[in-house]
Amino acid sequence: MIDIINRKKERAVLVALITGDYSKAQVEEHLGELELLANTAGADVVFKITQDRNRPDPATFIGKGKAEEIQQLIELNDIQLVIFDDDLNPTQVRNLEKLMERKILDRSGLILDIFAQHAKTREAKTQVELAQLQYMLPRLSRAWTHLSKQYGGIGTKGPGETQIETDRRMIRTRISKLKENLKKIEAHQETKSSGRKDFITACLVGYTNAGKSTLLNRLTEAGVLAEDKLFATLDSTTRAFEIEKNKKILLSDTVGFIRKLPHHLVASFKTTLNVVKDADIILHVIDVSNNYFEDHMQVVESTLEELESNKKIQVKIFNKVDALRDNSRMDYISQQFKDGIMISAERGMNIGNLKKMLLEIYEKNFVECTVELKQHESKLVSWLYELAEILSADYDEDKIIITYRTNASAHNKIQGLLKSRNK
Ligand SMILES: Nc1nc2c(ncn2[C@@H]2O[C@H](COP(=O)(O)OP(=O)(O)OP(=O)(O)O)[C@@H](O)[C@H]2O)c(=O)[nH]1
Ligand SMILES: [Mg+2]
Repeated sequence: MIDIINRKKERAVLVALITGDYSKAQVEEHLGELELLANTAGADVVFKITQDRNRPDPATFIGKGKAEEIQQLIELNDIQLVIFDDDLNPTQVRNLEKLMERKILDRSGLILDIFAQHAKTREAKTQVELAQLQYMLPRLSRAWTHLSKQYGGIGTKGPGETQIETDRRMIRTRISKLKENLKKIEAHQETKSSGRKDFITACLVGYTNAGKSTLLNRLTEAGVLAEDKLFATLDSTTRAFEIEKNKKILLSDTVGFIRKLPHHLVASFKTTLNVVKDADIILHVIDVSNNYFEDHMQVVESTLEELESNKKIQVKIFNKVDALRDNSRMDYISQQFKDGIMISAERGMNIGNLKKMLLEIYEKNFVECTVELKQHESKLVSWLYELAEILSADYDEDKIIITYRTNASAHNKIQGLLKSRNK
């Protein structure tokens, strides 16, 4: 029975080059990650192959000899899919497909495929389809050059050429339609989120599978899907989280990051990633049970930089400490990252201290205050609106009672203004 299910799964071989940019161990780790990606997509990895080369071969990426070797391997082992850890250009894909007579995928194509499988909402589906088409378009156009050379000289139009031209036109039309749809969704999201301005917002970010959704569930009982799959979450989910009575923040979960995330994908996930851009606090969740957690942290940092969000208040949350076999890594982390906190979202370990930490950040950085102004002090009222979020403004006969929330420095400024007025 199990055999039958396995046989139905596509059997895959994974391929990576060792060029000197990364050590052999790192390349193997990347291949391990690619295997997780392949499993998530539903493939069954049978072999993982590495090849030493100074640089990729322009025609076949791994070199003709190695390509032929792999071709024999897939013949003998009933393999349907060949997946490369690096992005291949369209010529390489075409040459390899011709030689191996199998489906050839690269990391970006695989990630896009997983995103397509996991997309549930209209927004995510639109974003993924857009990214897929943008990824396909240059491949089609190269194929077209190739076909036109093969089938058509000047003045002739082969059937292949016509077909590809039609495909390209269709894809372009579809791309503009999807972009239009995304704009509408974006506008809709803005109106939806405008009512949320009176809350401090925090966003869970991190490498895929770090435990972001598990932590959101732990803190807010959100009931978000958390599973041992890469990119389980594609849409952002936002829940109110009461750190303490009357101290609420809005906490959002969002799509995980990964190395070599296709940039079309980042671009089309703009609306989803706006949650990160808009957040006051970044909660960076790190899976410390992964030997390469520091590489993952770097990927997250540079993605945050791309999103212009690397200067925000950031809390490093070292998750999955329950999965560590000895204390050496915990010692290392507490020395290297003194401001971080170690937790287990799944087991609920150290969550109380995490809440305390968040409360401290909240109180240190955000102040809520009620002030009384005279009706005629309209200048001060307008300053307040400029410097703070106004939570309420009650107009009495001759006075206005205003409750505001803002960050510490703006609060000091406001208090200074109020004091100088009283003199
Ligand atoms: N041992 C251990 N496993 C955990 C912990 N937290 C989460 N996990 C597991 O890690 C896997 C991924 O958790 P998720 O919460 O889905 O991770 P995520 O960061 O939301 O992942 P994506 O949405 O896929 O990017 C799940 O199998 C969780 O059960 C933890 O504290 N300890
Ligand atoms: Mg998740």
